[in-house]
Amino acid sequence: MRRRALLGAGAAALGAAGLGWSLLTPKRPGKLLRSRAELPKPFEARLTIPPVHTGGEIVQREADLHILPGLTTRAWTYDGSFPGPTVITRSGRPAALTHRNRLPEPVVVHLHGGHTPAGSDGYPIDEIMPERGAASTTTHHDMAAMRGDVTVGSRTYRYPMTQRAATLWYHDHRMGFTGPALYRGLAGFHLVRDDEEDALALPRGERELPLMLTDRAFEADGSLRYPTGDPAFMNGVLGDVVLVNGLPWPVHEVDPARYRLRLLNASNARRYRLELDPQPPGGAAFTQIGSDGGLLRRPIGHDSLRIAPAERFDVVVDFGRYKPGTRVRLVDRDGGNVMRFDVTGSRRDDDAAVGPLLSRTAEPLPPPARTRTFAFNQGPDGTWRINDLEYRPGRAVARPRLGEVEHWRFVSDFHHPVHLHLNHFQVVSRNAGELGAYDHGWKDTVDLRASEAVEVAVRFTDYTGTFMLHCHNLEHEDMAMMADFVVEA
Ligand SMILES: [Cu+2]
Repeated sequence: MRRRALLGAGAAALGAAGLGWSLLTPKRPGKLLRSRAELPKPFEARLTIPPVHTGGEIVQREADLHILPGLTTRAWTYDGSFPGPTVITRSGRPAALTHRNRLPEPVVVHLHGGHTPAGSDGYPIDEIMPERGAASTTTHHDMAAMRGDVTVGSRTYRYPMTQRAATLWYHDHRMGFTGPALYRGLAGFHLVRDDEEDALALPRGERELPLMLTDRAFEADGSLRYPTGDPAFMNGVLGDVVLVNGLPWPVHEVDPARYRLRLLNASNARRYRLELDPQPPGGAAFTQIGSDGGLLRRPIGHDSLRIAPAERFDVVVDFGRYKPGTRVRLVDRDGGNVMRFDVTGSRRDDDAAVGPLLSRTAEPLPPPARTRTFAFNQGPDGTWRINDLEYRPGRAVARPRLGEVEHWRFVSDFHHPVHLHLNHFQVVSRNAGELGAYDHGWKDTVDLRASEAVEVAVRFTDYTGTFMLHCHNLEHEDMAMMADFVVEA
């Protein structure tokens, strides 16, 4: 019921017709939430790299983190850290991950970018109830009769890993509560490695940095500030502090050498336009080698990277192009500071390289069996919808056939990062024309901007059953901008 009340009055006053909405709909997604805590100066925290998961259960529990100087922040964590431990798996080797829920509320785990059977995909009502004192917190009025595949205490997710090397991530996916759950800390990296990638001379070891970007706002006591239920934030929550790997505007010392940065935008709603400042001589600061679904066929140089929520960009930056002693800021041209790299003069050794051909497994898909259109729009009552439908578990908006290629066309009157489960896709056109600069390679999330149409090609493989199509602006997702699709044999 909460969802239906949002913006209802404003919509009625203006009428739901096109003109009313174009006036009502703000140009950019999200609303800034300011911290009440005293914020640190940028570039005082040292960048940390999340611990690597070394086996055993992942215990989801509350933990007191030190994010702001002198304050503690109670967070929801995977194994006590934010980001959670980085899971590393190998292509072709099945993995099983058991999650134990010691949090006060139910959870669901989704492996974002994972090619997984439906039962391990983290369907939003397939909850893991808390181990102890399971409070029943189902709040959707229409959910009473609906029950997913619920377990109590723990659940083992099975990941076949029949997929190529890529930067995946895992995060909460509980129906109606994904926004607050990620905001409290439930997100971690999952890296897949394979022989094709290992054969390349990419930077590795301490020169391979997973970087999770999030934005947050804090209360005066250091706790996280999230505007639960406030209709003013229905376009998305933007914090006033950018955290990289869970710390505010950190700094990292780098050698004058090539580094591989696995950039993940795990923010609820914030989009970034990332640049290095100063730019290296000659420009093209970022050599993109991969996208959501792994290596590109050929590298692409960028001065600037637009990264929408849930997207990943795998890039190589050559800090050897800067004079030692240079302080290189990573900035968001639409926001402010993100982090800083201080180029030190200590080690110039660099045997890493980016060759002209990265991958042979990025061939275009054959012509589609059919084309479907999905409109991502706001309803007259203010809810976010796909093809005029609010999300309801069990209602399929498409039934693709296993093994067939389809073209899915996404259209919108607003900004929506559109995410597809089960298979990676290839963008085939943007606004019926050429791809955008960030549309290349295998992707699972595509940035759809206001009044745009993006067409993607996808082949549904290996698993039948129910999967999800949804907006990855988490406030939109929680306000019903999701849909089921069912892959049929
Ligand atoms: Cu959206």
